[in-house]
Amino acid sequence: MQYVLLLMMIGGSACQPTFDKKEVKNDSAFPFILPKEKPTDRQLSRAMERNYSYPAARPEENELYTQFKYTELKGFDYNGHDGTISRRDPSKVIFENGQYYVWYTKRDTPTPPKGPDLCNDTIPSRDWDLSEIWYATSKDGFTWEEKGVAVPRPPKPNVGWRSVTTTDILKWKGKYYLYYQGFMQASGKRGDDCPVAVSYADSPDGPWTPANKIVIPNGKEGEWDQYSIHDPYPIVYKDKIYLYYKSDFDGDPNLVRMQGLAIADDPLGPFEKHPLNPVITSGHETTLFPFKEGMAALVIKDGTEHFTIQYAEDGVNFDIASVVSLMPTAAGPYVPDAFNSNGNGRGITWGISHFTNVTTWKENHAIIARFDCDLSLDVHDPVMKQTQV
Ligand code: AAL
Repeated sequence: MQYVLLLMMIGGSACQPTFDKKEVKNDSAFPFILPKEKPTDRQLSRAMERNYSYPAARPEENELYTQFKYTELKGFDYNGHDGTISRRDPSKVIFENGQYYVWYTKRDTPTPPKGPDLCNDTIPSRDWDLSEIWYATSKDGFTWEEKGVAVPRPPKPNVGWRSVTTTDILKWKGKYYLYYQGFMQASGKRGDDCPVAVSYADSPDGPWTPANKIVIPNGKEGEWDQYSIHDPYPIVYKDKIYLYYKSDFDGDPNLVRMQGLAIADDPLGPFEKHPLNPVITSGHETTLFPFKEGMAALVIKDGTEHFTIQYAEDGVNFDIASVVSLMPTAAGPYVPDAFNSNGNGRGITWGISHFTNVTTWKENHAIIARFDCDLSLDVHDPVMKQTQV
């Protein structure tokens, strides 16, 4: 119920945001219109200097500024929200065979999470413990049909035997690849120090074959990503696989989360970590999309630059493009050109994100919901038009 209220409060209806990005009009009667070019005839304050590094003087004119709206999805049962069923960390959405596909972490356990001290083989420690990767399809992005498990937990001692979570999808040369976190211990008992595994299939409906190996290993001792490789997020960029991920400096007691990049020519690796890692110093779950010749990132939740949208012309060197609010948590956008943008990224208009319910043991369970936004260069593009429901 609290989810329904929250969704209603923050925008509820299934329509697109209504604001327009307008041209600046210099017809004001006031003399203090911001000069278009940075003044060179006088000293500027630090704030004014910085102001000229943003793409536009007003958010409404900034192609990478948006507001977000949220809509409850139809088609998912949560057992009365008693905490025994959870769906979270959706992948990006793709459109194949005339329908949308999304993959996500699903937990269906006899009890809600009880924390690392009370968990066992059937009682989860945290919301993403003892989970599998499931998938659902939809014709309109609002009503979904849950199709079943895509990647189950493999038998011990294979990577992910304790939990497989937080997946994302790649299409490469006609085949499909799901990357995910493979837990070898319960979350909370340092199980979160997990690496990334991969399964592949000829169709988005599976069957999925686990490669049964670690495809993105943790960094060496002392490296920034030694403790975990989380939230793998692959995009095809410059004819290579760019896989962004989150890791953290293991600060005591709090983690400092950042995002890195690993690049490969083959989906099964080897992936080479970028020498400039971390490439984004904030955020939590990874959410990126090709934009013009570069890459845009929703930087959500954690860090000094949280709640910003950032842009890197080369996919590596990110700058803040806009400051936004009410961002979708763990957003998996519908990225029509995730695998074929060729330097002409068009942006996004919607996707799936999650809302968590915090009760007795931290996050007790989560639901997935739809978000809508206006980060598209061309909503009239025929591919984008599929999203205008
Ligand atoms: C998330 C993600 C990863 C973390 C945990 C489950 O939202 O960042 O997946 O491991 O929380």
